[in-house]
Amino acid sequence: SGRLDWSDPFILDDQLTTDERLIRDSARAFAQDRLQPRVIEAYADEHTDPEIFREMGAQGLLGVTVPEIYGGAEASYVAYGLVAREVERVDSGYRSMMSVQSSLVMYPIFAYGSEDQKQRYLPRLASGELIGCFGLTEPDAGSDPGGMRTKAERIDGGYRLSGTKTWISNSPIADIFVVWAKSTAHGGAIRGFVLEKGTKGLSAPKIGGKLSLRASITGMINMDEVEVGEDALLPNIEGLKGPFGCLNRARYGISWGVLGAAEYCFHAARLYGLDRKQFGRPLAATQLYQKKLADMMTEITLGLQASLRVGRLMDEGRFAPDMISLIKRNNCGKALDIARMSRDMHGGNGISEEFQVIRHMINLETVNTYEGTHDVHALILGRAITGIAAF
Ligand code: TGC
Ligand code: FAD
Repeated sequence: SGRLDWSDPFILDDQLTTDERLIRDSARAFAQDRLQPRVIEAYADEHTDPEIFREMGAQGLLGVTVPEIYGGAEASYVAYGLVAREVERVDSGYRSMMSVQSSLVMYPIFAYGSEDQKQRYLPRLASGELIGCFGLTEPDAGSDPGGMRTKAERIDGGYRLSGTKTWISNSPIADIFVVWAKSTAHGGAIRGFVLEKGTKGLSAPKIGGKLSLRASITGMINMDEVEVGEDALLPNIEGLKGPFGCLNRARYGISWGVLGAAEYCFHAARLYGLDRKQFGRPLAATQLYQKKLADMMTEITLGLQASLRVGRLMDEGRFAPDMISLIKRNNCGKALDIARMSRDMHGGNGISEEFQVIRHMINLETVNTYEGTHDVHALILGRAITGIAAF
């Protein structure tokens, strides 16, 4: 028997391998030393420093699960989740930059690409020399990506792509664009293409005026008759399961990431309550304050244990995508509740950038929406329970 450690109640640490602990510690040091000092200003100025990709790459945080021969760390999905948690402890936007590069750009090139595409892109994506983005969502196709309008047509020696993607993380600073289109050359099936910056007809304007996720740049992808060679097609996947296979990995990472943000908010509320006195005693000495802290600790602990379990199943090749919907939805919703609660527990200081909890809270609104909204994941689970699609 022992004592409960409030910061790690179920001793998650014991359930990790030595390698996973090393990667976690290295990600934590990087996030605290390199990201934390610049995030308040970056968020206020809506500034994304592309250099962060190079720094993450040098630290081995891009493509954590990708084999070493392609520049990755060849580590477990649990290790990838731990990295997401450490980066998002600082800011959801920085985690977003990392997850798009790793799960939505490197993963599809690794899993669906030709050997030539893997060698051409993966090592430079892993080092952060190249920045990638993933274009699935369109102005009229968000929760229902099957309704996309972007088209690829056969031309001599390749394809011509036309259409618009919107709300695309990293796109204005991206070198590589993984985009999904209905290909008339393949009977209208959804196919993936890797486009390169500078190709005629391709542009990626920034979406301004974002009041959430301000440290991560977001934009559109406009494709005005973009002509590419046969070698731009991802040859080994067809249909919506292509983008969904990537989303499974990114959503899983998010399930860990949001708990990093939640842990930040929980720890901040605890410290604040111990320090701040009202009515002649610390706020933390009141029953209401303690109840809120207990709720935070409980949800974070259960959520981490759930993500760990799904990560292990992924590493064993035994996961079902619906498991990921369960943890993405639950952990995002719980993290958002925790951030809101922490904001409230900080009183007036809670709205100041200095205390950082309102930034996490506002970021988590985005995270609750992207990669499948909270309600869409409920419907995916509802379908699994009843066998009836209610979308
Ligand atoms: P449905 O009929 O269910 O499936 C079509 C085909 O896809 C297969 N499939 C999956 N395969 C692997 N993993 C999954 N999770 C899969 N889900 C479905 C399915 O087996 C089927 O294959 P086949 O061979 O039979 O054709 O498709 P539907 O059109 O009814 O889909 C409904 C729904 C709601 C599940 C889906 O459209 C959905 O998940 N919508 C949410 C959209 C979304 O998540 N968009 C994310 C955009 S990317 C993003 O937000 C990045 S932000 C990242 C950051 O900055 O961090
Ligand atoms: P909609 O689908 O229009 O949904 C609006 C509301 O309706 C939601 O509450 C939703 O839950 C609800 N709803 C929808 N359908 C149903 C239904 N059948 N039943 C009940 N309720 C329903 N996309 C990319 O492809 N790549 C990216 O890198 C990327 N990055 C993003 C970054 C940011 C900052 C943001 C905000 C978004 C990003 N997205 C990206 C897009 C994101 O995935 C979509 O916003 C998300 O999938 C929701 O789509 P939508 O915005 O069109 O909302």
